[in-house]
Amino acid sequence: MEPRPPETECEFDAVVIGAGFGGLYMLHRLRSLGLTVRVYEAGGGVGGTWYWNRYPGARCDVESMQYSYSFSEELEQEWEWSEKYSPQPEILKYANHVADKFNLHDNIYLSTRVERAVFDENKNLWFIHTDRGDRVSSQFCVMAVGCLSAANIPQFEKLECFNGDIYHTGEWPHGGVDFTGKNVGVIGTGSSAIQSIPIIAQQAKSLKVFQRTPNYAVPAWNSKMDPGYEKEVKANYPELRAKARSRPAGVYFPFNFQPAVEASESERLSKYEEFWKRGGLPFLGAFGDLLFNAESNETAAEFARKKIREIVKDPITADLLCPQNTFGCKRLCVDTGYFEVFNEPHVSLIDISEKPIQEFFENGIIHDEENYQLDSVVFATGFAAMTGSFDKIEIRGRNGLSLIDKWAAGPRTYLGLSTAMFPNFFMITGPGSPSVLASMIQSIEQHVDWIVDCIGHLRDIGAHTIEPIDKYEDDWVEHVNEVSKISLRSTCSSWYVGANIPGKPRVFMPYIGGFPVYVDRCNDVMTKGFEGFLIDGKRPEPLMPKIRFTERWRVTLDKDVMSPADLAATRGPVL
Ligand code: N01
Repeated sequence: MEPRPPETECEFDAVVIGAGFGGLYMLHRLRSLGLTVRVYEAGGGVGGTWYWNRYPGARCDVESMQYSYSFSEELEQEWEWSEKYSPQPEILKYANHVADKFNLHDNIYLSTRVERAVFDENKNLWFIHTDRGDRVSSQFCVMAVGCLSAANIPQFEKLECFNGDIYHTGEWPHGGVDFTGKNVGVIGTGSSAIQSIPIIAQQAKSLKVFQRTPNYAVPAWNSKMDPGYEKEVKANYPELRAKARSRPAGVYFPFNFQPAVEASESERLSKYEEFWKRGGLPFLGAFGDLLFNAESNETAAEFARKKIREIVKDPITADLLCPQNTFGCKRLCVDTGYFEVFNEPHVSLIDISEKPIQEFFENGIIHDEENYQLDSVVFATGFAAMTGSFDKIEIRGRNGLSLIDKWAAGPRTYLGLSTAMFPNFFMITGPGSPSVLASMIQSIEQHVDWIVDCIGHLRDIGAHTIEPIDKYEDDWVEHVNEVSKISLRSTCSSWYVGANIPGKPRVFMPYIGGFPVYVDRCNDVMTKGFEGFLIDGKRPEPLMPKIRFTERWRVTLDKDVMSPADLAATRGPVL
């Protein structure tokens, strides 16, 4: 941690918490508005998720040419991705390149964790405290803390007795880990486990995978970047970005609108094979109703189970690896050689679905009265999603209300951008926005542009504060809940509903109505003069300055013929 004196008595226009893709772009945009900005970042470098998640095999499940910023044509054209799906080190390099290119480093204080953010109603300022002794104030406080940043480390009995090494995939050591000759245990079988297990298995002497719930995974078929494809995309980037923005997931891939229930069995199989060969999340586009109709969904689920049984030779292990829940209900995983690993003699699957892990002991894990001798244990146990990073900071709004108390029964936001009683407080990809159900960088850019246009407007009219009106927030929360019911996604116990964290209220947190529907709603609110927000302290002027609007987010929806639910159901899958 580099030494620096704490900053005190400083007043900024805006403080941004987090220097991942959200914080970096927010800083760039706010600075171009002429604002003074300080960014605090807990990590020792920029990149957020991609700074922390360095586990072996970590890579993005959205293809590289689309998982990138779209705000700078020069950046789009100059950056070269080496693979179809980028590995973590390359995405981190990209984040650093962006920070260098746009001279962002000077405004970012690294290795600094914000501990408190408290709104002073008399001064209309946020007072921010960090673990490095910083005490600063700012008119605006922007949370760019990410959706999957608070590691979930379950409190297993006697964990502290274990003499071996413990790792969490989301807090991986920066020097890397060499498992050569080690007896390794992995707890969890979500995306992080499914990506890391094949690599860990190559090194480990033995590998035990402790599985509570099996997951569906579609092969990535990752490859070196095809230069012809890269050239074509770069020649037509604006068109590709526009097509992506018009899709529910904010990412473009071929999509078949036909419902699976209306296809014959042979048509279905051939479509599934076609989309399986494409691989990854786009498999969800094989039919239009996979996430809306249980009968259709089961046809995809059985297809995926058949693939597992074809790969895994031991029928008992194969059965255990076959999920029985709704296909794609939890976030679909994308794999490279995951199921194949279970044919290796030194890899075994321990089913903990009926009996949970009993406890740790000094040399490993005890399950069902059996002692598993382990040198290292990898927690691939996920995150306190969407709200976990907010909970780590003491955030207080009007009347000293804490955000944790306000969200005790589940997060309440207006558009996932702001929350009543917390003036001048913005969230990038907050709960109640599409966030994790869309390509994250698209979601981030849209939020940042909206917030910056909003802040620009407040400055134009000389206003002091903006905050949502309760009724509009209540309506939005209700709408987010209502829309979630159209999707099978709301039916299973996933991190989308907080089910992975004991005691967390069960609420479907992201907005599932589709990215373009959501963007249209944000635009509507803005162009109606920030409908649903209370703006205080504006100058009395005869002429209201024109509202700022970032043109690339203009979407055209035929609202007369379709409700948001219809749109979501007919326009294809969210991620
Ligand atoms: O976490 P998870 P993740 N005892 O929550 C198990 C994104 N991501 O880090 O299902 C035993 O999915 C838990 O079991 P169960 C992506 O959006 C993206 O893998 O709750 N087991 C589950 O198997 C992803 O969805 C990428 O029964 C316990 C596992 O731990 C999200 O991050 C790569 C347990 C956690 O799975 C999270 O993925 C990686 C306990 N007490 C991640 N508690 C890409 O872009 C939890 N588990 C490719």
